[in-house]
Amino acid sequence: MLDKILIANRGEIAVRVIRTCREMGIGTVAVYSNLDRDALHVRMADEAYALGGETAAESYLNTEAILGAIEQSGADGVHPGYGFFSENTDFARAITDRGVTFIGPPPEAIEVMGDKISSRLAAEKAGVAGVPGRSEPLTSPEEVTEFGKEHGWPVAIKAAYGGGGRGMKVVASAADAAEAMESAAREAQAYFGRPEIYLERYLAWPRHVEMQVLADRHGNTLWLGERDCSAQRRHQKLVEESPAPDFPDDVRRAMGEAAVKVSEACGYYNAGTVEFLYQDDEFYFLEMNTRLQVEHPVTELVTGLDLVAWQIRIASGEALDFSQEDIARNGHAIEVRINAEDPSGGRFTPSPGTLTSFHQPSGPGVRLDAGYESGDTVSQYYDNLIAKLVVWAPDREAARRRMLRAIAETRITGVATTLPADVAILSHPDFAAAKHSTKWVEESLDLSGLSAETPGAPVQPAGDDEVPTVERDVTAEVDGRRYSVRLWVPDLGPASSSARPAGRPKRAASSSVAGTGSGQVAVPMQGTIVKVLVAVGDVVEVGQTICLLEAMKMENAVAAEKDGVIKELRVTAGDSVGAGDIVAVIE
Ligand code: MV4
Repeated sequence: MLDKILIANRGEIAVRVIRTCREMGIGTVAVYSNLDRDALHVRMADEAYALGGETAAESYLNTEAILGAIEQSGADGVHPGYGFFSENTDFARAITDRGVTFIGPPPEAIEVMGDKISSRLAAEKAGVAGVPGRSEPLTSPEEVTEFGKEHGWPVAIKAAYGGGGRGMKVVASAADAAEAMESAAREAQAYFGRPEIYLERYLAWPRHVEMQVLADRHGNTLWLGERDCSAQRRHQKLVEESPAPDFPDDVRRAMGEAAVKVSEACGYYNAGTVEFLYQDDEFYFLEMNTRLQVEHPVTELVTGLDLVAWQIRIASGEALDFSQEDIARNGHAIEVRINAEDPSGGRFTPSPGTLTSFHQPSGPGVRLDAGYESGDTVSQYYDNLIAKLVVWAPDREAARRRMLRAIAETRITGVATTLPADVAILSHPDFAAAKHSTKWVEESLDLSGLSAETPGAPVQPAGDDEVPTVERDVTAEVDGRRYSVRLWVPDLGPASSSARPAGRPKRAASSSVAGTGSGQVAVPMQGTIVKVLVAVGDVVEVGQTICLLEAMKMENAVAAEKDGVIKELRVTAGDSVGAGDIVAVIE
């Protein structure tokens, strides 16, 4: 068994791994950037080593610094969490070359599943079909027309070396083929550095159902059950659940067996997830995620298995000590992601900052995997997931109600969170009846009326607005009867009527994606311009998107804040920008 594990990650997933290590009696080593010197994962680990730097590239993606921490700490295993180095084969090989165990799959499996075309071919060879399509790169618009005639319109064009949802174009008819091809190839180049694209039949109303697998290094591969992650927005999952609602047992078994076949075909071991699209009782292979996923706790709650513990045991060379028939799936689990984003008006604007208070939910069937506590700061430089709230109950409706109850107990001040959007989803009749698909949040759910307040949460003053109270005994008369009443009233100080406790500033205004009002369109945070949607001379109106900014792993629309004509454009796609940089001038 591994003796000391370095967690090459931060936030809730680092905390999650540390917890299991502690239960297993394994030592834990945290690494941290300059901004995370006092972060929760650092406070919880047995030892911690500085990586230096602030951005992910300077810190959690700094191979030399992490190799240095491995060396200094004497860790014999590395858990990569998700994101960062979790699917980086150079990193996995670099640590393996030093005799340190990578707690994850073999690099060859990561490579096969790393791009759409090779993973589709691998699945196909294993007898598992993707969405009907062509497994070779698309070269001419005529192929699109031919394919549309054969399979019907619309047709999907996807980036061959893509993943995670970007770069897909939907082509409605032959007339749009050439233009869609061009723009798909351009986006593929911009996002993934390679222009190759390919064709698939387009599914209009699919659900995203993924299958968890666990495989040891002795030839045993098991499927643990599915998760439905259809409630998502712009490829960011918002709510995940297991089992998938309205999902027949025979389809579940077939999907589980298909996931095992795909895993075996690429020589997989450790924990992995095979993603499928599910529509009209059929499922189609989409891709395989060769890491532990964010939403793994829903599977843990229905199976009773600790996936991180099994990752560690498998990496240590242990065999699975149970078989497919032993896996029980009980009840229903739902997870919501609590991100530091302001969902007001359905916009999901990043909302980094300090959690001035964080009251955590509790009670029967509630699990909270948080990366932060009250007083901790969510930085603009990293993923803004604050916590995952996961509930278990005997059935879906009980779990749904339990989740709404747990959300109402949760109070976070200092940053805006996605909780109001989670409430809107969970309390909508379509979700309650499981009539949603991957397009439901974006196309059917109206989030335009959302505010940053969580509906149903008890109203109480924000922590930073609290005023100390003093006790006062007063006499009152109610219906002629005299009462002596003791009150705790705000202590407004001797002279001033609006005194605030010293040294506690009012909450800072949150940054807005619209600009300054002067015609100078500024970006609210550091990031990369992925697309510019206007040209010099274009007439624009308030709210119109000027460009798309990728920051905190999300695309953000940077909008015009006044009507006018674009006089100057200072950026092109691919440019890096800093907070406050002017991207365009409107006159
Ligand atoms: C599709 C599709 C419909 N038809 N492929 C988007 C993410 C990427 N990995 C695959 N995606 C899709 N592929 C065909 N042929 C619809 C989606 C899709 C989607 C899939 C999973 C989860 C969320 C999604 C949201 C929009 C579109």
